[in-house]
Amino acid sequence: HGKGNDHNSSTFDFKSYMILKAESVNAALDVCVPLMKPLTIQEAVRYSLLAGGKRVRPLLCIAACELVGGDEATAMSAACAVEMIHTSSLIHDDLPCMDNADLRRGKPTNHKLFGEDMAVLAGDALLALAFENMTVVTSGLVAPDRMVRAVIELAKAIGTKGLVAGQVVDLRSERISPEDAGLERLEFIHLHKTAALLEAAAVIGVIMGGGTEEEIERLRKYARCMLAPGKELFLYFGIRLIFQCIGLLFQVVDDILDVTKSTEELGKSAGKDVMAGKLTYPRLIGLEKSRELAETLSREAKEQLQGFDPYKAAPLVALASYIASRHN
Ligand code: GRG
Repeated sequence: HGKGNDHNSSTFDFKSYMILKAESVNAALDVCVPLMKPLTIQEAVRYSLLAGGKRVRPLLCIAACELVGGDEATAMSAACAVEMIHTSSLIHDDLPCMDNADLRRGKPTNHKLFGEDMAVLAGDALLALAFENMTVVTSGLVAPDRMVRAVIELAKAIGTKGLVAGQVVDLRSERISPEDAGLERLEFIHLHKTAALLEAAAVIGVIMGGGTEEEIERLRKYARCMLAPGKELFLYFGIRLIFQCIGLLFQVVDDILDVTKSTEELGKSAGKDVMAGKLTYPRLIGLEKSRELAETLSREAKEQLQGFDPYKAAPLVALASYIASRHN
């Protein structure tokens, strides 16, 4: 949303940072999907990939890489990969057999324009292209062992431990009332549907930026020490934690926006209709409590960044504020 002065936690100009990074991400994505034959599928892929998302995931990936001393170029192909997977999941999520949505980012959904068959394939193609692009483009910049770690991290975030698991439980929850569904189920859905990919984006950025395989494994073993600041451990798990917070925060704000937008645009009763059948935080714990939860998550996410170089952490601190206060 247009006002840059919401983020007064530091003098960091987050709006410019976001615009700048989104521009480089868009340019890099554009190169990944040239118009070639067969034209129809390539057009379908380009349409959704370049349809103007906020690029939050690539941004996280780049910021996390920069946090540990890497540069933008090292993280870029991984950042693009994460956005391709995100886009792939959105195309499939919109299909008639899933959410059956006509609009995405204010434009007709992929299957509305290109047909269901092409939309399924466009999603498949993006999933494959993500891994191809990430491994081929970065092969000269990042050591093979780190690349493998990053690929594992990304793959895990997609399958039955990640996005797919979240989507399955979400689909199965459609007819359950919030009273019966419970907060635990809702958190499972969003930790898998939303937080997993946000977390992967950040962790992959860290891996690309310098964390070696041995370090990561050491960190895993000593996970319980993660609260000891100044340790490499803290770095890795601190980042995992902040992105779990951010992942949930993202979803809580999404749910709040669903309610407030639909009530603003369509009137109160219509707003309720839109929410009917959908398991959301406001429906489960109310709008007021959802807003409080968003505040807490935003604060907790920022707390995880204490102890880092404030200059390098500034984009991530600002990102937490942005996600908490965003309006779309
Ligand atoms: C084919 C990879 C793949 C997965 C299959 C369909 C599916 C399993 C999962 C669906 C996951 C899904 C739709 C999660 C929603 C995540 C979410 C919060 C989307 C909105 O993200 P924003 O606000 O969107 O970042 P923009 O448009 O800005 O990119």
